[in-house]
Order: sequence, then structure tokens, then C-alpha cells
Amino acid sequence: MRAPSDPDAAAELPAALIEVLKDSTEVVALTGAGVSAESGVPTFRDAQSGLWSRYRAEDLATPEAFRRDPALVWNWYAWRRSLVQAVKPNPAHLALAALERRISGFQLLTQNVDGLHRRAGSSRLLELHGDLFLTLCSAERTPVETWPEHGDAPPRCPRCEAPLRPGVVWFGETLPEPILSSAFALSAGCQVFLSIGTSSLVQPAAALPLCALESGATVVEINTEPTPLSEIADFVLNGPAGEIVPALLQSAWPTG
Ligand code: BJW
Repeated sequence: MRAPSDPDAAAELPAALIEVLKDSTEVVALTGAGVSAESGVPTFRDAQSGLWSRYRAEDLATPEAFRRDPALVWNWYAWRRSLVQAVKPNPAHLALAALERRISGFQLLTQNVDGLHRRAGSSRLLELHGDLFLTLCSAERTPVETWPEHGDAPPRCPRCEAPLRPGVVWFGETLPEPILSSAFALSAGCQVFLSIGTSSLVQPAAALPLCALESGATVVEINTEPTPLSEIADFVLNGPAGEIVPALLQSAWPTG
């Protein structure tokens, strides 16, 4: 693919892919951190900036890290919330929201916790790894909307005094069962599965395109780098999601 600003990007999409997409009514897209990269959100395995550059994200997103140093983990998530609040959805988020309006059988699955798909207007959306802006009581696992501010990091649950935690799924934790079952059922039932901006390394999300492949769907990967999925996907579109997703939308599902 060409550079993101190139208006001829659509001309380079494989004609065979566009033919498949045009006839498809059941389409699932799975997104990862790469879809938000062009908004300015660092991908999960990118080096963290400034204050956080000496930490590996994988070492902060675990229940063990939270038990060991709850203030460190709470402050990292507070920093990420402020970062995400300062950015906007990009053309990839907007194209996926438009796809939902054009295809009645479209479903978006995301591993991202940044809320940018919702801000772009997507509503048929399953957030597999939770929501950065949701806060839970770490003991009761119930949502907590307000708490007394005593300057504690993390603050305490107003009901039971347990530390509050972000409403995200950490390594070693299970994904919410109804969301995971729906994601597998949708992947098994779709005609086209788009894997966009994910390293395809983290389970169980990485198994969703395999489930779609086994069920006979056409699997399309959109990524700036090769991943383990690249070897088995039907089509691999190498380039930035902010360029390729709008080009796919325009070529396969134009308005009118
Ligand atoms: C662009 C781009 C542009 C950049 N355009 N592309 C089976 C086998 C082996 C291990 C396991 C297994 N089952 C479970 C595990 C353990 C573990 C796991 O998968 N580990 C692997 C690392 C091996 N999984 C779990 O623990 C899961 N729980 C579970 O399965 O429970 C049952 C169980 C537990 C224990 C043992 C066995 C069973 C839970 C996983 C939860 C993941 N949570 C996180 C944190 C969320 C909160 C937060 O954000 O802080 O989710 S980890 C992190 O990784 C985050 C992401 O959603 C997730 C995926 O990352 P993603 O999106 O792929 O991002 P990156 O940065 O890796 O990649 C970005 C990609 O974009 C790259 O490819 C770039 O090239 C590309 N890109 N710019 C297009 N412009």
C-alpha cells in the first residue's frame, strides 16, 4: 500500500478481495492497538513515553503488578486515560462506524480499552478487554462511579474500602463470558473476518480469526507489520489502518 495521504490507495486493493466483500452481508472486524496508533495512542507493545519508559506494559497489566504496587498501576492507567481523552478517532475508527451503518450484519470486536470506537459512532461493539474509563471495586468487581477523593492512589471503594481498579482484563484474568461466547459465535458465523492492527499474539482474541477460517470465512489482515496470522490469512493488506480501512469501505461498500 502507499503512504496514508495517497488518494489512489483504493486502486491497489486486490480486485478478488473487493468481489468477495461486495457480496458479503455478515462481516466481523477485530481491532487492536494499531487501529488507534494514528490517533496518537501508543500501541500496547510500543515503548511507553517519558515517565513510563522504564516499564514494560506487559508488566503493569497484571493482577500481580496491582497487588505488588497498586499506586504504580493506578497512576499508569490515569496517565493513559488523560492521553486518550486528548486524542480523536481517526479515519479507521470512522470508516468502521460507517461500515456498521452500511451492512446490517456487521459486528465490531475490539481488544482496545480506549473507547475511540464508541466516540467514532460504533454501537454494535463488543469490548473484549474492558474499558479504561470504567472503575471497579477490586474486591467486589462491581462498577464504582464516585468515591471520596483523599488523594489516595488508588482511591478506596466507598462501600468496602477495597482499592479501586480499572475495569480492564489483565493477563491471567478471564474475559467476560457472555462477550467471549458472542465473539466466538459471531466469528464462526461470518462470511468475512477483518483483523485490523493487532499483533495476533494475545489469547483468546488471537483465536477468533482461526475460528472464522475454520468455519469457511474469508480472513483479511490489515497491519503495518507481519504477524502470526499473516501466514494463514486469505488476504494481507500491509499498511496503516487509517488508509486501508476507508479505502476498503469506499471500494466494496460505497454509499448509494
Ligand atoms: C498497526 C498500525 C497502524 C501499529 N495500522 N496496524 C493460550 C496460549 C498461550 C497463552 C495464553 C493462552 N490463553 C491465555 C494465555 C495467557 C495470556 C496470553 O495470551 N498471553 C500471550 C502474550 C501469550 N492471555 C490471557 O491471560 C487472557 N486471559 C485468559 O485467556 O484467561 C484464561 C487463561 C488465563 C491464564 C492461562 C490460561 C488461560 C487475558 C488477556 C488480556 C489482555 N489484556 C491486555 C491489557 C488490557 C488493559 C490495558 O490496555 O491495559 O490487552 S494485554 C494487551 O494486549 C491489551 C491488548 O488489547 C492486547 C492485544 O494487543 P494488540 O492490540 O495486539 O496490540 P500490540 O501492541 O501487541 O500490537 C499492535 C499491532 O498493530 C502490531 O501488530 C502493529 O504492527 C500494528 N500496527 N500501527 C495498522 N497504523
